[in-house]
Amino acid sequence: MTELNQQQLLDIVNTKHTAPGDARVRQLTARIVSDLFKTIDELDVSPDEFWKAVDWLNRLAQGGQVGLITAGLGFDRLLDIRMDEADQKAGRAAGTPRAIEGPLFVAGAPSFKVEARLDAGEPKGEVFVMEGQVLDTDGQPVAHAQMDVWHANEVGGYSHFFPGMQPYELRRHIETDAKGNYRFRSFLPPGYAIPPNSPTAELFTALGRHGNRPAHIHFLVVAPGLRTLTTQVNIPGDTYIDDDFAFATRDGLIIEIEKNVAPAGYESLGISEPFTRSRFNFVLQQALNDSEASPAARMARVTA
Ligand code: MBD
Ligand code: FE
Repeated sequence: MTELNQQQLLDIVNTKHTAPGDARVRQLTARIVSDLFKTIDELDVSPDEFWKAVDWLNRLAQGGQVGLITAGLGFDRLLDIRMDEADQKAGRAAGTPRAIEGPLFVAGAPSFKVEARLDAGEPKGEVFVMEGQVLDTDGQPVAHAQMDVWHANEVGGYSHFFPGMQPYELRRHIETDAKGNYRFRSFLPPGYAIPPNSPTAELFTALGRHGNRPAHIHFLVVAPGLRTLTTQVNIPGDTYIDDDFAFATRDGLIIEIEKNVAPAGYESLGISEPFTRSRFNFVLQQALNDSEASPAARMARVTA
């Protein structure tokens, strides 16, 4: 066996195979390995630095925090920007803007027709109703659209990820009526902060960055023939609204809040006193193919 220099080693790593494998995976792996070899060489990464990073990655993955890091380093927003650019080029930039799903969606939430309560028991904050319609880009109502809505609890925790919460707490599935209507009651959530003393927090501390998100509510809206919309709305007035650690806030997604709305007509949501309301319509584009209209592959990865 001959000695190898760096380039010879890289060439072997990137070309060695005894079976065809998957061409795309081979292409991506070769590129990433090449870039990392280069980083290690040019930035003179020491073995201690390298193995410290490996330990960090192991702990990150063990804690299920890889999706926090991807959001915090801008990858999730990058994917959205690239889809927005493709839409611009194709002349199909219409409807409600997309915003990143984030790592905390769970499929299979309890399902309700037209209206639901996300909260349970005692109000945990300001009583809040969000309501509106699902529409297509011609302004036509979308009958029986399927909406998933999820948000953080009063301390910024999401069920299935934050200890002590009930399964599907603050997560619901709502089917719109024939006129595309939906409404739900909950409370205005606070912002989110990355878990302290976690691998994610270690990196953010080392980067001198905060790990806060402004208050937001997540949505996934699906309807036959229409393009699945993954988005979030932001609650105005939050300190971090223009300083989201996940870079996900955008114009067109900051809801308007009406305070002291009269309770008449909201009895079915258990409301008998003035409350806070927001009206918001979700506008979905026409789907160009089945996969745009059905998030099947995505769902398979997030089913609890
Ligand atoms: C969140 O609540 C979130 O929405 C994102 C994108 C990342 C981390 C936590
Ligand atoms: Fe979130």
